[in-house]
Amino acid sequence: LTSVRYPLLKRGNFSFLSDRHLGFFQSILSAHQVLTDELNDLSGYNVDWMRSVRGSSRLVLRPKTTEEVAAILQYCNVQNIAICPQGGNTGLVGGSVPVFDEVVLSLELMDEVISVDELSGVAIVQAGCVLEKLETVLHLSNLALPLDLGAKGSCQIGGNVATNAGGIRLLRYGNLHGSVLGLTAVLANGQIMDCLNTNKKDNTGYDLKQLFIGSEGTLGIVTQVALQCQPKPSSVQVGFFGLNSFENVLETMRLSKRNLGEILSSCELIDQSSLECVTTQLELRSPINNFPFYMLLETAGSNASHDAEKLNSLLEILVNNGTIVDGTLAVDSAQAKNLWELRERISEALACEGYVYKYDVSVPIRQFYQLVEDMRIRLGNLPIRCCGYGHLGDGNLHLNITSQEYNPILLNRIEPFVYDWVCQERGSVSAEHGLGLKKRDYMEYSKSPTVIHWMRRVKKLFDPNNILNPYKIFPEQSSTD
Ligand code: FAD
Ligand code: 2HG
Ligand code: ZN
Repeated sequence: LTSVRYPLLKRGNFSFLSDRHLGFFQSILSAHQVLTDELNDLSGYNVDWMRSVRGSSRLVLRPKTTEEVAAILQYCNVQNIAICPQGGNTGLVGGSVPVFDEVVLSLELMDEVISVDELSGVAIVQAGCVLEKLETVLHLSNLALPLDLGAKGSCQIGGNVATNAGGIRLLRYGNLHGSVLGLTAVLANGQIMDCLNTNKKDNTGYDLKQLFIGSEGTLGIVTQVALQCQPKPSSVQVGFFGLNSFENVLETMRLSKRNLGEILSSCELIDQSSLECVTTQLELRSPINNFPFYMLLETAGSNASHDAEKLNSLLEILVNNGTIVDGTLAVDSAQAKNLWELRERISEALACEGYVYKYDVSVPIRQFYQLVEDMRIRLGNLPIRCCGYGHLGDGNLHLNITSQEYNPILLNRIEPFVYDWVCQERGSVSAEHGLGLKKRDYMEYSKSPTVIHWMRRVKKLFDPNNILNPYKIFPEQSSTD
């Protein structure tokens, strides 16, 4: 068997699902936890958010407890059944859907918030809890999440941990390697790895939980997470600004970091083409128009007048010296939400144009926009658009190129040029979305052969039969590897 979409990929030597296997799963789970109706139940689990990767799984298992996950994995390991772990299925690299007939293990029924401690700020959550639900619960205790992203209405905390999701607040709170204090993971052989630490500090040997953060379902199934949350800010300001050059963008970022200091919570870039796409495709209104660059700045603090004073004095400098030409400050949370939509809904808007060639790269900040410009020159009028936006404050560019439909000529103009470009700058070919299936062949552009060798050894150690998310992350191994 080969995959229809990926003709060069060969199905691994895994067992085909039999009635005996199904009988086992039905004996340990209730009826609504075992989905087999291909037409009515399975299609959503087999296709990714971008609708660019499609698997043909015949079975979705929906455990409710860590012990159920353990029983499933133990059986699959012995029976040599491949598994595709799935959270909210919002991943952008094809990691969350099966490639062939892997059994989908969905965490969606494990959605409980187990405890929230307002004093320490630690929340313990089942992995399948949707991020937005967790946010709502945290707000009741005056706490806030250390991460936020456009997919929060669907993505799950376990999926966020498995991808080490970044998002729009990483600048302020860092990534999940810092915010996840502990987790429980079920290993491929069914063993339960209890690393559910809730202490801020714990240097008792190797910090094994870190391996699961960003492992994209290849080392274990994350079932519970202990998350360090933050005090909910009582004062939030959102500003949206137009700028005439990328030099001015960099100067605005530099001074924002310096002058806003600890209250700066987001520093995002949107270029003209991205804004045009989101406003036309989704009929959103931008308060300012016709600038080559836009920046969205957010502050979050605990003292409204202090925060306003800081932002106003920054803006006075930037406007007086001509760095910022025009802009607006949200007067209430509804306006702030509208401004955020102009940034957070760009992916959705791009998808409306047809086929999207998506690149998520880390590059040195001075070169941040150069890749978009070089790519535009290279592609001429082949694509509908070539745009750049993203987490400027973290040096993470989202380069997106669209065409009406998949065009191999266009793809060959983009790749491997884009990866060579990033590699030359010693950037990362996947800053926050991971490698999954779609980016797995480009790992070597950001990691040395020695590093890849040791990653493979870690994978082999944790999952010797390769049942957990096979075909993902690692490039196909050649006989000389
Ligand atoms: P899925 O998509 O279901 O899975 C992602 C990967 O994790 C897969 O490899 C899967 O096998 C594995 N996995 C899922 N759950 C588990 C588990 N419990 N245990 C082990 N493995 C598991 N990403 C960012 O980093 N920053 C952003 O700002 C951002 N914005 C986005 C905006 C939109 C509109 C969309 C659609 C996506 C965005 N993403 C972003 C990508 C995506 O949302 C994140 O990667 C998210 O963290 C995935 O969570 P999920 O629950 O949907 O996981
Ligand atoms: C974002 O920051 C997401 O909006 C998605 O990471 C980026 O679709 C993209 O390119
Ligand atoms: Zn992003």
